[in-house]
Amino acid sequence: MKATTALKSLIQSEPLEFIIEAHNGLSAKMVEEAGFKGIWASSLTISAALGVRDNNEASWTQVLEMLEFMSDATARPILLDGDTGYGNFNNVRRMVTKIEQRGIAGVCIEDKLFPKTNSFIGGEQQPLADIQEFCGKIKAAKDTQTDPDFQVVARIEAFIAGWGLDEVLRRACAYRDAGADALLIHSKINTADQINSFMSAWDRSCPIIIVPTIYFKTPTEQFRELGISVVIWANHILRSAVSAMQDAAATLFEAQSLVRIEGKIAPVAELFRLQGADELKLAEKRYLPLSETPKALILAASRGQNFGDLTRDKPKTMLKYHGRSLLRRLVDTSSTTAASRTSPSSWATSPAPSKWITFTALSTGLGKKAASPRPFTRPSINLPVR
Ligand code: SPV
Ligand code: MG
Repeated sequence: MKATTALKSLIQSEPLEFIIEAHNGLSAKMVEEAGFKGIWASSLTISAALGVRDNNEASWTQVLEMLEFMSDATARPILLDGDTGYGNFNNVRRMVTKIEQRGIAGVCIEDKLFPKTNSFIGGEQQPLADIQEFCGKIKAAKDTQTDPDFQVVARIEAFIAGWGLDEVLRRACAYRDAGADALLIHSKINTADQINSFMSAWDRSCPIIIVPTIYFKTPTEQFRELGISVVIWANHILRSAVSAMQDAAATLFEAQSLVRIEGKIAPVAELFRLQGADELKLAEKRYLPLSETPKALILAASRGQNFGDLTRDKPKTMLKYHGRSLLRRLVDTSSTTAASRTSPSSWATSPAPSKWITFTALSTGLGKKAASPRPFTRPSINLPVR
C-alpha cells in the first residue's frame, strides 16, 4: 500500500489509531519495529535532536533532509509537523511538492505566524494567523499535492493561545471548508476538558487528531468514546533517549570505565542490525569481484637466509628473474597496473600477461611465504611474466 493511502486510512477510518514521534532514520525504524502504523515527524524533536530550538531555527530544507533519511528508513507513513508551512501560501506549495518527492504521506500546518514557537512555551502570547490567510494555505497545499491520498491536516492553536471554544469551532469550520482532510485540536491544560468540549460541539464532519502530551493521564478509552481519530505521542521517543543518554554519560564520566554500562546498553551488533549491515554483506557477494586474493608479493630489503649464496653479496630484491631484477619488475609492473586501472581500455590494445608471479613484503624471507596467511595487511602488486 502507498504511504499516502496508509496514512489516509489511519486518519479517515473509524477506530482510534496511534502515531508516534520520530526524529531521524534510526528512530523511524525503531518505532516501525515496535508496531506503530504511522510516524509523526515532530518539529520539537527534530529540532531538539539537531540541538536547536523549536522556533524554525532549523531551516525547512534541513528538516527536508532529515525527512529523507526517515522516509528511507521506514515503510510506515510519515505525517510531517510542518509548523506554519515555513512562510506564506507559496512556501506551503513548494514544501508540499518537496515532501511528496521524498515519500512523505501528509503534512500538518498550524495557524500561527512564522517563525513559530513551541505551543508549550508562552502559548498565550503567540498570535494566531488570520483565518482567511490560513485557509489560503490549506487550499494551496491541497491544490499542489499530486497524490490524491496525500493528507493535509489543519492544526488549531486557539486553545493554546487562550481563546475559547467559539473561536476553535469558527476556525474548525473554516479550515474544513477550505479542504483540510483532518483537524488537529491542540490543548495544553492537564485535563482533556477542552477536547471534551470541542468534541461535544463538533459535528464529526472531519476527523479529529489530538496530542495529549500534557493531559497524558486521561484514559485512552475516553479518547475512543469521544470519537477521536488519531492520537499522536509527540515527543516520547526522544525524551526516553535523552534520559538514557544523560544517564549513560553521567555514569561513564564518574566511573571512568565501561563496565557499569556495557550490560545495560544496546550491543554494537544491534546498531549494525538497525543499519542493515546484513543487506550490505549480501550485496557485496552479489556485486564485488569474487576474490581479493593477493596478486603480488613484495620482498623486503633483508637478505633472507634461505636464499643462501644467492644473496651473499646483494639484497634479494636485486636477484634477477628472466634478465630483470625483482625490484625492477615491481616498479615496471606497478606503473603498468596503475595505467590499466585508470584506463581499462588499454587492455584491449596490450595483450594480458600470460602468467603472473606474486611477491610480497615478507621480512621473514621467501621460505615462509606459503605459511603466512596475512596477505591483506601487506602491500601487494601483480607482476606479469611475458
Ligand atoms: C511537535 O511535536 O513538534 C508538536 C506538538 O508540534 S507540540 O510540541 O505539543 O506542540
Ligand atoms: Mg511542532
